[in-house]
Order: sequence, then structure tokens, then C-alpha cells
Amino acid sequence: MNPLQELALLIQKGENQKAVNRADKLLQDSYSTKDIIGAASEGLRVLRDKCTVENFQLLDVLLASRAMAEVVDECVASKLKDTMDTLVANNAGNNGNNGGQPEKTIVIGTIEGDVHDLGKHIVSTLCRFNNFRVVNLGKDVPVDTFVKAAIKEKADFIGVSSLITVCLPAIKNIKTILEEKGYGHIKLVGGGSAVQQSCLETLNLDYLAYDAFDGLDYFCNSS
Ligand code: B12
Repeated sequence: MNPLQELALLIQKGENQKAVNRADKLLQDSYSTKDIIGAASEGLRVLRDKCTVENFQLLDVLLASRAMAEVVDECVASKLKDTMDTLVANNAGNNGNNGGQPEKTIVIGTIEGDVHDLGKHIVSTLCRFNNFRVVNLGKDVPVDTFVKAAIKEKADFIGVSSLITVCLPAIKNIKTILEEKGYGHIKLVGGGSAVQQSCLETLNLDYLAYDAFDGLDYFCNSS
């Protein structure tokens, strides 16, 4: 078993402290944040059969979720922060630019009816440490709340997450309402395993992200 598979197994078993220590060590051994997030996601992927409507082993899934969240908050975020601090320091010294002030705003949340928020939390963390201002609306967020928050916060993007198939239909209303109100320029980006099973046109999205890094690339490169 390679070191990333070992990390995935620790997360799957909900061994939070061991998972954090292992992830720290891997980052020191020059594994990337992408490797760590990939391994953590793999750890949860295998819990699929413990999280069905018929067979719901809540404790196992929650312990694994906690281990993943701690790895993201304690290891990945701190690594990303170090990288960003270095960049900001270099930029400030080199050309006296804005010292790393966020340039674009993302309003992000999980769609109404869905309480899965680990993936969205990863996206928020990645974006925050890549110089975006992130307004996190949380989970189970109604369409109107997305729209109002995006307008109030002068957002450039809305990120919407969904892992539950029956919650998908609401997503397409976000862009429709934005357009009706004259805010069609705000880009709508979807992610999460249910969204990935649908398509851009059905959900009325500007972009459908394959994973958090794909979403980040879009946020960074979209004008
Ligand atoms: C953990 C988990 C839970 C936890 C969630 C804890 C939490 N705080 O999030 C708990 C225990 C609460 C839970 C509850 C339920 N769950 Co559940 N859960 C899972 C599980 C095992 C892992 C999901 C996860 O977090 N994966 C890891 C993250 C990192 O992956 P991710 O969300 O896909 O995110 C990545 C990308 O998709 C992307 N991304 C995600 N969002 C976004 C957004 C943007 C903008 C971008 C750019 C990218 C992006 O970034 C991430 C990193 O790359 C999945 C099974 C699976 N393998 O997916 C089932 C699963 C999602 N659950 C499922 C079900 C059925 C339920 C319940 C209905 C069970 C029940 N009997 O009540 C309830 C739902 C209650 C509700 N109303 O929401 C089903 C959904 C089936 C479906 N397609 O509709 C799944 C697929 C399991 C299965 N049997 O198939 N669950």
C-alpha cells in the first residue's frame, strides 16, 4: 500500500489524529495538497455503501467526515497559507502591488435539501488561499439566498454544490433569476458528485467542475 492509500485508509476508519499526522508528514515529504485532497476524497468514496437511504451507518460516515475535515483544516489550509504568505511577501517586496488583496468574490453553498458540505469546504479553502474573497453560505441553501447574497456581495461567481440527485432541479433556477434581475454576468459554477452526473445545459451553469482544482482553474482563468 502506498503512503496516499494509507492516508485514505486512516480517513476511511475515522482515525482523525493519525490522519492529520500522516498528512502533515506527506506534505513535508513534498506530496502536493492535490495529492492529499485526492487521498482524502478516496477515503470517503469507499463509504458509499454505508451511506444509502436503506443502509445508513451514520457514525462510520461522520467519523470519516471529521477526519477529512481536520486534514483539510489543519494540514492543507496551513500549507496553502504558507505558500500564499510567501507569494504576498515576494510581491510586496518586488513591485509594491496590492499586497495580496482579494481580487474576485465567490459566493458558495450547497443547494437546498442537501447537507453535504465537505467538498464545498475544500473549494472554499483552496479559493481563499488563492486570493479570492469567499462568502460561504453553508449547506441547505435556498436559490433566493444564493441570488441575494451574490448581488449584495457584488460576486463575480456563484459556486453551487450538490451530492443528492433529487436536489439538482433547483440549481437551474439560480441563473434564470440572476438573468431576470439583470445579473446574468455573474458566473454560475457547479460541482459535487450529483452535479457531475448531470450537464451544463440542464443545470443552466456556466461551468461544471470535475473537482475542486478544476473549479479553481476556472475561477482563476475566467475573465
Ligand atoms: C460523507 C457523506 C455524508 C455525510 C456528509 C457530511 C458532511 N458534512 O458533508 C452525512 C452522514 C451527513 C451524509 C448524509 C446523507 N447522505 Co451522504 N454521503 C457521504 C459520502 C460517503 C461522501 C461525500 C463526500 O463528502 N465526499 C468527499 C468530498 C470531498 O467529495 P465531493 O463532495 O464530491 O467534493 C469534491 C468535488 O465534487 C468538488 N466539489 C464539490 N462541490 C463543489 C462545488 C463547486 C463550486 C466546485 C467547483 C467543486 C465542488 O470538490 C471536492 C474535491 O474535489 C457520499 C458517497 C460518495 N462517495 O460520494 C454519500 C452520498 C453523497 N450520500 C448519499 C445519501 C443518500 C445520503 C443521505 C440521504 C442518507 C440518509 N439515509 O439519510 C443523507 C443526506 C441528507 C441530506 N438531506 O443531505 C448518497 C447520495 C445519492 C444521490 N446521488 O442522491 C451518496 C452518493 C452515497 C450513496 N449511497 O450513493 N452523507
